[in-house]
Amino acid sequence: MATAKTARKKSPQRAPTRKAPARKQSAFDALIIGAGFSGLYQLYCLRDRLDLSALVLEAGDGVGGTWYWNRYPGARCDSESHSYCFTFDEKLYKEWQWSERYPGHAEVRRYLNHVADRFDLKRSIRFGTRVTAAHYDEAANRWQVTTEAGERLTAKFLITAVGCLSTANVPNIPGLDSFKGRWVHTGQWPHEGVDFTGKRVGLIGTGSTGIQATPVIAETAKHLTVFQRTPNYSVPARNVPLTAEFQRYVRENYPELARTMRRTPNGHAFVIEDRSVFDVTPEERQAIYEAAWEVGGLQFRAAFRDLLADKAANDTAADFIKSKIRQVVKDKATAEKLANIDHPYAAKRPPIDTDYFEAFNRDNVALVDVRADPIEAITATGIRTRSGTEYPLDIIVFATGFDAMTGPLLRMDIRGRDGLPLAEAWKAGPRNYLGLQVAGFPNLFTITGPGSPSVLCNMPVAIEQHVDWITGCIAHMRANRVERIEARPEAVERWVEQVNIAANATLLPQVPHSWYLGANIPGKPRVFMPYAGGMARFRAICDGVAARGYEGFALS
Ligand code: N01
Repeated sequence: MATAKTARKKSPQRAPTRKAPARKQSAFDALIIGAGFSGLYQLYCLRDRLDLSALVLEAGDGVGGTWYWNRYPGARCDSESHSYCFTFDEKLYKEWQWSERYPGHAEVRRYLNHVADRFDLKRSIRFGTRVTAAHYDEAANRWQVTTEAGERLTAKFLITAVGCLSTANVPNIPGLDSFKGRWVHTGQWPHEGVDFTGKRVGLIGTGSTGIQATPVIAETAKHLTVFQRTPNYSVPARNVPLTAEFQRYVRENYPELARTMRRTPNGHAFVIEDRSVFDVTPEERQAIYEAAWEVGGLQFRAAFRDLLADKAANDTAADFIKSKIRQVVKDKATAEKLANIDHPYAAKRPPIDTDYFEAFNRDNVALVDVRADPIEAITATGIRTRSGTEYPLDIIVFATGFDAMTGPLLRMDIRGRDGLPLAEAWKAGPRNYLGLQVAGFPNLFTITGPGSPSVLCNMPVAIEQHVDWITGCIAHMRANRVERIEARPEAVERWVEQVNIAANATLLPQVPHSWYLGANIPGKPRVFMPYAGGMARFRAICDGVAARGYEGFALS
């Protein structure tokens, strides 16, 4: 947490927080924090379907959420565009035409602005309004919300739509303050862009972000040094402009595509093959991997059903990708550093790329292995590693990820019954019911909170499921004159156990340096946060809970 706070204080790139619009109304049925995919859809559901008074509070000056902030070079969604969108409205789905297989960050923002305008949502959003605190007042059964500008608002329901990856992590490397050049975090990218022309750039981090940014920065920088701590797999994205034929196919097959996305474990519009790695001969397997490599993207994971369940099965995919890295990267020593991957394929979030490994064949790109020779300090003129090697730099790019899932919630001062801080309730890691509700925090809903599939799923699918459930729950409460809903502690206990069982049935918790476990943030409890049992199963569990009269919740 300290790291995230440091990031906020020091970063010169944060967009200025505009004073909240001077509007009179301060009491609402529902306050929603965040205007990304989840906040927009939740607002539409509560305001237009349930006719509640609802307001979205958004720190940025526009809609987009994660996509409002992440504008780094190469920022592009890893989900395919026809699945990275809302499906709740057939007309909306069919009228929007994506231009590429994967939408770039600007196109996602255009889409979300289109959604906001189409449903006239912006009049119910206060931009430039950062929520700093939310306290539950038991006597009034209302949430008291405070903004950075000192504004106070109240609501019966508080819904966080803050995203899972929205609190930038700038590592606490000694000397950053002394750096005379410029530094930027990819998740707080300046809207006017960064000009790398003629500059010596250092990029720290080789997760999905660093892997997307590397080849694009390399195109204009004088020189790019990539500081790699953990080597990573990546599969070619094979991004292409969408043909008119494919766009027509998407329009004509809306029901089937939406159904597939709801039924598959990861919420994508493709199906995981129902075969084991060991059902086929080594030759057949090689041919399957080659074909999947040509198709590219996250779909590579779907070549076999057991890649994430069985280490021996996973090894076959891992070896295949490592062999590809060695084929692509010409310099043998660099290829070995890149292919020296120590975790199972896709057990960390698997990146996909456009010419990432190819970038290391350029004369102006170098790779530094900071596991072998760790970064010791940032100096006035660059980065120094433990061996005493100095890397002179004009710009440092931190592609160092996020204080994921819990970070965006815990950076606000959220307090439940009897003033219990959320940070206290979660001091040993997040504990909630269905990723939705925390015991002791009545009428607070956390969209795609820890304990839900969220980041293991194509996000809009996970978001629509949670928002639909919350909307149904609030409708049920109104119909039955229920004023308060709260997760029961015993239901939380059982759910936490379910989350652990689901994770332990996979290879996912076995990676010690994964942000799924909070391992990237010093001091953060090591708890596997997302629900790994699959979106379809999760949906059935949530539907069952509602059908049984909101089993596990106390309604009063
Ligand atoms: O962040 P990460 P990300 N010294 O945490 C390294 C989503 N996403 O922004 O692995 C040196 O994955 C760190 O090293 P290590 C997606 O869900 C989506 O790349 O901790 N290195 C790692 O290499 C993704 O998973 C899309 O050893 C340090 C890197 O920084 C998530 O966002 C695009 C360091 C951080 O990788 C996060 O991805 C991009 C230090 N002190 C991202 N500290 C789309 O779909 C950290 N690192 C569009």
